[in-house]
Amino acid sequence: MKVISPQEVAQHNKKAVSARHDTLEDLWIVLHGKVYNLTEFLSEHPGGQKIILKYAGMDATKAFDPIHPPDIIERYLSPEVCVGQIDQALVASQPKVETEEEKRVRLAHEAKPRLDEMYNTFDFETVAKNVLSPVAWAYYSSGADDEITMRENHNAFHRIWLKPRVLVNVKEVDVSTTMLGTKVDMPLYITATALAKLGHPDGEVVLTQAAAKHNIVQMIPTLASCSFDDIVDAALATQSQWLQLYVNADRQVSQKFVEHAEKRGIKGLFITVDAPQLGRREKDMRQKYDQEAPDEIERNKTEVNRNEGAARAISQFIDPSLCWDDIAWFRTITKMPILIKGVQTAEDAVLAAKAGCQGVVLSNHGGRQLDFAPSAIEILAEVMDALRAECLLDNGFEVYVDGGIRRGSDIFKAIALGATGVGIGRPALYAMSSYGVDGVDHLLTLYKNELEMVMRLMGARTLKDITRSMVDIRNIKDHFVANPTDYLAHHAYDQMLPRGKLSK
Ligand code: PPY
Repeated sequence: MKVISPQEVAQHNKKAVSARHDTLEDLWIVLHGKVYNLTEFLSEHPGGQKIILKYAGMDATKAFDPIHPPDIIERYLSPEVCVGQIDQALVASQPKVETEEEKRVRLAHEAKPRLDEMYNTFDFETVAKNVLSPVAWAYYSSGADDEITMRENHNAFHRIWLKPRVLVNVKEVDVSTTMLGTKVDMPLYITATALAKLGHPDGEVVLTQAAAKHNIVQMIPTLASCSFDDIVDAALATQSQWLQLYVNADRQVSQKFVEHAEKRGIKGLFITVDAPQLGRREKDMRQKYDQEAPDEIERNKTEVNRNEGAARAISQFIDPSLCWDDIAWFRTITKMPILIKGVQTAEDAVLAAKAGCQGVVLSNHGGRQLDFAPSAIEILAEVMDALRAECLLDNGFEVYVDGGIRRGSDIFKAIALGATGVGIGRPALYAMSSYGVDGVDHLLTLYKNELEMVMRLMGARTLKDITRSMVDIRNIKDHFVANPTDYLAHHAYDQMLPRGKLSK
């Protein structure tokens, strides 16, 4: 293979105007040591031209890796597009320049506490905020509108108080349970969140490996940074995974995905229904998303909108026509249990059960979709009552909750109110981004230890001993809204100042 110097690659970055049409005639980039002529491919790139143009004449490996599956080059490019390999000796001899941002991240990693000094799930959020890129932090942390629901998700747990029982022999406590037929070590699963490679170069596979260590389920997201097969391949043979599905406007794309997932042994299909339109996440919108798009977006061949944050860039294929008829259709194409993710009322939970689903996830999408949607924990009791009243729990219908679970006591409260288990999203992303597999492993240990402690102090030996009579939910409907700081409206009047001074 021809050896090419970085200087020569750098020359192939020009926008040449051909005689017949205005086009880019001369564009090379380097990926994993190989030099590619992407002049022709540019207009076909599913993720748009802008991102390739940004790396014209340069090494794009760092930007490419977080989002693309490793085999994508072979799948998309014909072999003659590779024009040679980069002269590694020359590259090595050039002094490495650390950008300001790289330096900031390096220092943030160096300043991290030791893992054994991380005492709770909030600690991971603090560290993640420092180590993540501004784009990643904005995407992961943002909620819809005024982020009232996002805060409410955890705050709602504060309105549930406990009624501890004493003098129960709690020498041994057992937090294991069964979810959709899978035996798991605790009633917690890692829920689906998009774009894990924004936070860690290995992406969702980090979460797979940590889930394996604790024998819990991982829900694989449609909008994963790693390819679906890479995530499934990373799992142990004994490990259970579920699939979260964003239904594509082109139902055949979804059908192929579902059939493939079933073949690969996925144990549950969770259809997300709380996103017929993308919520307004202004923190995220202020960022420009310059990474590649996940596989699902590539399959769609729509132009990626990069001017308004990560969520906008990856949500172009949302189908607002999704409705109950589609759920009936999904039941005809798969034998996997189907669960509806994003149910927010008792009425819809009842409809899901009547539609033949095996369960629901009460979820408001981490407070990222409809602001002022209720928290899952607030509606859990009424959902269970409604299902029980219509005898819809008798066939093993399972109810999960996600959103705001930050303490072992939160898990206890959800179990007491009837949940089979709880999903965690952001905490896993934050632990992954700051400490990789070991971080997520430690996070899961914290959840488990806290749950065991709460069970001992509550006089419950097993999850079956946790009953609704152990929680006081009289105040659950009191919505004390924890307002985030509002920089303008909190000041009603300008201060009166001595004559001649300007007000601040
Ligand atoms: C998220 O950012 O929360 C996502 O899951 C991505 C998304 C959001 C809304 C519609 C489609 C995808």
